[in-house]
Amino acid sequence: MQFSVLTIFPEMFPSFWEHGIVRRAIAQEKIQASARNIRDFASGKHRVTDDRPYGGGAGMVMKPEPLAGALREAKREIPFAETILLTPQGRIFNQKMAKQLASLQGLILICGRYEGVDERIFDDFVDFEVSLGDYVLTGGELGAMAIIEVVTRLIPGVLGGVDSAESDSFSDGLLEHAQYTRPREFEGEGVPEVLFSGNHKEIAKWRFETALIRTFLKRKDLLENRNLKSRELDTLKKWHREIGKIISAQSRGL
Ligand code: 4GX
Repeated sequence: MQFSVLTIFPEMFPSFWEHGIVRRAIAQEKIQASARNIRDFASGKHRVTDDRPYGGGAGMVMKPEPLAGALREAKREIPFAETILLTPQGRIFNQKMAKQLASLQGLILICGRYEGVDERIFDDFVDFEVSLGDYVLTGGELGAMAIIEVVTRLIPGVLGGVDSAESDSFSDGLLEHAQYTRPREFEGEGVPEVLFSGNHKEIAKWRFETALIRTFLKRKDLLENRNLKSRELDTLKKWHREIGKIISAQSRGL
């Protein structure tokens, strides 16, 4: 996968390329990544990339010509790439989108700044608009980094065996199970006994149940929007019955 970022702040990217999963993926030649300066395609002595909005009003708008120049160059480099514009108006990025993007051969990420980009860029140059979330960033750069990182870790062979993308939160739509490491006692709190049992079947069952209950407690929306697996449904029904028993025992007492 080839990533090309178009930004007026390319200096934000080298340390991103040089750490963690992204660095490893580049070293393994699973991805190629670069940040191109939109300003290099601006004309005039001052290489201006923004201008005042027609019709007046506050703020500045990214001029179309430098962006178009940068985009043409990026597309020449990666002809098969899809182009994403980072904007609060886009579809909100999630793991499912990341999976779809991971199957592409190339991705050009346009980082807008100021109040936005000239509307005439959209039709010919942008395949889709993506938002990192419902809040206002100063520019699309953090969004581009998030997309690159999330997509990169889904590329086969980038993550090693045990920390495979398949066992992650969201890979199957539930949150991760609870995790513990040494010491065995921390500030008076122990670790669930089952984890010392050596019984891998019991441990897997406990992990599944903690993942499910955490998802219920912290992110009910993930369960509501999910086609529950029969095992998940069974476990929820079991809890439902148990909670029902507790409640009816209480009402009998009243
Ligand atoms: N997820 N911003 C982009 C300028 C802009 C506006 C419209 C293109 C079109 C954001 C987000 C985000 C602020 C980055 C506005 N560029 N980007 N910028 N949320 O808030 O991605």
